[in-house]
Amino acid sequence: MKKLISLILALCMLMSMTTFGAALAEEVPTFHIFAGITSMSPPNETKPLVKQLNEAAGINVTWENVTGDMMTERKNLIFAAAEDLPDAFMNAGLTDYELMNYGDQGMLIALEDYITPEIMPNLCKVLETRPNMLAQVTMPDGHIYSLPSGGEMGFTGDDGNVYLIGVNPQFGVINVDWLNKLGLQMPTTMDEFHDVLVAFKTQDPNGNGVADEIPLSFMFENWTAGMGALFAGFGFTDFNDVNGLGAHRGVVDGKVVYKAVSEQYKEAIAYIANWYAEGLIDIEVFSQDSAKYISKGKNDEIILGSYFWWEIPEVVGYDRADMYALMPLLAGPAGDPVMMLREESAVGRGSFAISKDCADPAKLLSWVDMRYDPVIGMQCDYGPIGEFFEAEPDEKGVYVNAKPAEGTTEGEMKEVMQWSGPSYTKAEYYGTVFYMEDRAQERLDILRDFYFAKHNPDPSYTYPNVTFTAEENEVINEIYADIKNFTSEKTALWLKNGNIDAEWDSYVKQLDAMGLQDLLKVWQDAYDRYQAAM
Ligand SMILES: [Ca+2]
Repeated sequence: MKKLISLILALCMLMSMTTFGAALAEEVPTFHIFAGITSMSPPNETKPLVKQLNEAAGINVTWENVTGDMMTERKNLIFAAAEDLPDAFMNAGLTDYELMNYGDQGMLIALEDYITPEIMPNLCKVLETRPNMLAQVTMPDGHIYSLPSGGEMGFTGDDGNVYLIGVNPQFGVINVDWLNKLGLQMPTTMDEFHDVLVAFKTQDPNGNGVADEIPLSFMFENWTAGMGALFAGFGFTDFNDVNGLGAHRGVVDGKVVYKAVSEQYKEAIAYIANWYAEGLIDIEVFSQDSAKYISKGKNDEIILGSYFWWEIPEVVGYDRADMYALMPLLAGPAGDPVMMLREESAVGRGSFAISKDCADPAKLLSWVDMRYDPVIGMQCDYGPIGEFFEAEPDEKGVYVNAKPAEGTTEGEMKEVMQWSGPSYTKAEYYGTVFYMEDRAQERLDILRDFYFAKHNPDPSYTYPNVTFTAEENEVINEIYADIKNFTSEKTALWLKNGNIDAEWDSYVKQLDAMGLQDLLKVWQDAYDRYQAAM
């Protein structure tokens, strides 16, 4: 026993001497980072890119690697202790609430004074062309407690703004084979579309002698199969996911609005209800799931006249995709179609925050700043050059994905190789630094060359990526779900039964009684703060 103890003592002395000696020789500062990793990811300290960045910055990092299932529990314990905090939290799923709360308590430090070209040159370079990025990570108290992170799977429009892939999630698709057979043109107005739907219903375009055609199908309030695009001729579109935070939300001349209480909404629903009454709309629009919906496009007999979806082939299959074509947004009683974009933000919060116990925030931030370099950021997000990407770029200087080992997919490779944390992919990196996935690129091309070329949307209609105070979140949590549900319920009934004119005033009154004005005030206050932080 004595022998064992003396051996342990000797070992301890040896270890402390080694550590001490190394520190003296190199004076390499060590930071402790609490980091979220995926369940397939090896610990961060084993990743080649981590070693590369540590060497470049002249620091050491000790990691506490935590996977998703343990994350909340570990975070709560750390913040409850409030002492000896890790120097930083990286990809730790810090929520807005945690950022505000722990920032307010002084456990997380404000970062805005460190975001300078001297300390964070790469991030500052991104900010030069993305002036609204910091406003999106500014909390309601005016401080920035976490670095921005994200990516722009999108394109740069003629106006210089970046538009993301989901800003119009509903592509209208129509059977052009049937149009040709019946001698009809591609509709450009709601009235023309109505006449096309009547012809689809009554003139047996699939030629089987049975009135089995479904002139128009959609999925009521679905994010991609919904009918929000049909409102364009009434002066708006309504693309936000009804299950998300911003259903029916928009901005008109700086004023935040709830679209489902506008006169335009009333007119649009009344108009489309007539189509339902005429049997032009699939009676299953309120009940079908996406499997059922898609099966209609792939039915043995071709029965689907028109529909909405993310893209054409997924619904009707590649063999039939050429029989269908995109339909533009349609003009209507309010004139030319107006496309209001879906709320989509490239910028996320919470991916990197620094605690009060960090001795040298500037040093740590200059280390993490390297992740905002395009080529380093790419490797953080996917995996190293020479592993996830081919060792050499192609003739255009663009990095190409390496072939996954047999039996694995690119997705699995990414899960294992990526090093999660802050980074930012600008739209222009695609095709100049690395390539976007083919189908995503195709969809973006359609968005830009078909929808944007025709409709020239105004981004000011879209509510930005704001932050809410705790009190504001309480108001939202208390009333918004009921308001959305009431709108859904009434809208479905009006589409099926008509009668919207008679019930409209009581509907509006009921929404106010449920707190709609309080909700609008909260949205407006947060919007005004965001504008002020720009
Ligand atoms: Ca038929």
